[in-house]
Amino acid sequence: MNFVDIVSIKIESGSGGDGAIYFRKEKYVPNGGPSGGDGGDGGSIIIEASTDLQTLLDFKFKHKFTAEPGENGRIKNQFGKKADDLIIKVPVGTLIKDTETGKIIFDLSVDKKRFVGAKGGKGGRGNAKFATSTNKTPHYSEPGVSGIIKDITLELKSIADVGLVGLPNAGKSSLLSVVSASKPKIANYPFTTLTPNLGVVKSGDNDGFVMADIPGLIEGAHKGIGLGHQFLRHVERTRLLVHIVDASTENPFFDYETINHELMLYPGDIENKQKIIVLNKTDLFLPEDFEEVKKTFTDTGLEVFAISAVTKQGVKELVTYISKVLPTIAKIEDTWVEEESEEDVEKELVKITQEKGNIFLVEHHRIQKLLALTDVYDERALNRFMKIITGAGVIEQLKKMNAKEGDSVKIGDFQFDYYPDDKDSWSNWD
Ligand SMILES: Nc1nc2c(ncn2[C@@H]2O[C@H](COP(=O)(O)OP(=O)(O)OP(=O)(O)O)[C@@H](O)[C@H]2O)c(=O)[nH]1
Ligand SMILES: [Mg+2]
Repeated sequence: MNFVDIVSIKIESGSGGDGAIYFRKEKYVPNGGPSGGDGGDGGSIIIEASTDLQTLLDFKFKHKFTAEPGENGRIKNQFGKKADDLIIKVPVGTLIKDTETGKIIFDLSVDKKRFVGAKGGKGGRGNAKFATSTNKTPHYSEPGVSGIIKDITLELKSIADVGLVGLPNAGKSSLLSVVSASKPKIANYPFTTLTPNLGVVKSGDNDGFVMADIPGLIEGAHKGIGLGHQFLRHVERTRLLVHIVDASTENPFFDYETINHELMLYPGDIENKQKIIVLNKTDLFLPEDFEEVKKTFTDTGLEVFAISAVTKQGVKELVTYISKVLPTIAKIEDTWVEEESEEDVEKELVKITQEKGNIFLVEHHRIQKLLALTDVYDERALNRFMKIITGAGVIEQLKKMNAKEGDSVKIGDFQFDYYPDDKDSWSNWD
């Protein structure tokens, strides 16, 4: 199943039918009264949320939707027929936006909820309606009102129950492919997956659940560096995060933390989501060696599963656990109204003030929290922190504020010497 999550379409409602001009023709009455009927209303375009659909795939090749016009009025005071409305079904969770301004017009968050995207034109009145005491034979009628054309964007925020996150190459797509009918591309190089894939995972006699394979996240993902950012919003509405870690790398726990730090800086509330850890590629280990790796995750206090997406070892247990735990996690309520604009996010991300002398104070609670979790004496960890705050625009802003080599940058309780062109070796003197 391919995941088409954003499409722009053109909708056009039908015009109203014209009012008719007729006169009664009666024997012996040369000029009968007016008898032109009203035109029928044009069809509206109605967009309806439906649980039958999971993706916007239907819109991949069809971009234009036109409702029929109403019929013109007829003789003998007969009304033209009203045209049928055209009902476009979209998955529950689809947002309707104005394509030009990007503003949200409507949120189809509930099954069967409807939105009139373009109202059909009203039918015109026939000449029968215009007869007055002074003009008994009106030779005019009303034309129907034209239909409306609108450009709208349909955007599916997220419909998955479970989101797979992890570094590139961790095996997210491999896992999705073995638990569902989804056939995402799998390859031994980072960023194989470019758009999220969805799969329905069946387990026991339940309805199953929907799992989303989110493209590999990297440092700076929350800021749109690499691919991650645009996809993190799909994680926002999932109920459970499954963090896949390649257990065969040099330092799996470090990899795990790298992703967590990304999630922490993302403006949504992803870091507090219920989460489990899945250590993948156990087939590359001797059992006793693997235990060593697993131990490093004990302190997280989270459920840790060990699987091999290749041999499928441990996969069944994982799926059973997920289907058991999902019903205990409330569905994410749709509290969200207006999407934060990119600028708002950036404004929130970087707030730097110059204090007396050459001290630059970086204030941002997420960055401060991130630093508190970073072992600044571990070069790799510090390096990662620097990369992440660079991604968040800190360096860029310091440059704009004319910070010079050797100036101090203060973040929370920490103070660093600033070396803009060699940011990996900022010295720390706490
Ligand atoms: N030995 C072994 N290799 C695995 C396992 N799971 C995945 N791989 C391999 O790891 C590589 C990456 O797997 P993918 O499933 O594409 O990884 P991904 O997390 O989807 O990566 P991106 O899409 O780039 O983010 C592929 O060569 C897989 O065959 C496993 O359990 N054991
Ligand atoms: Mg992938």
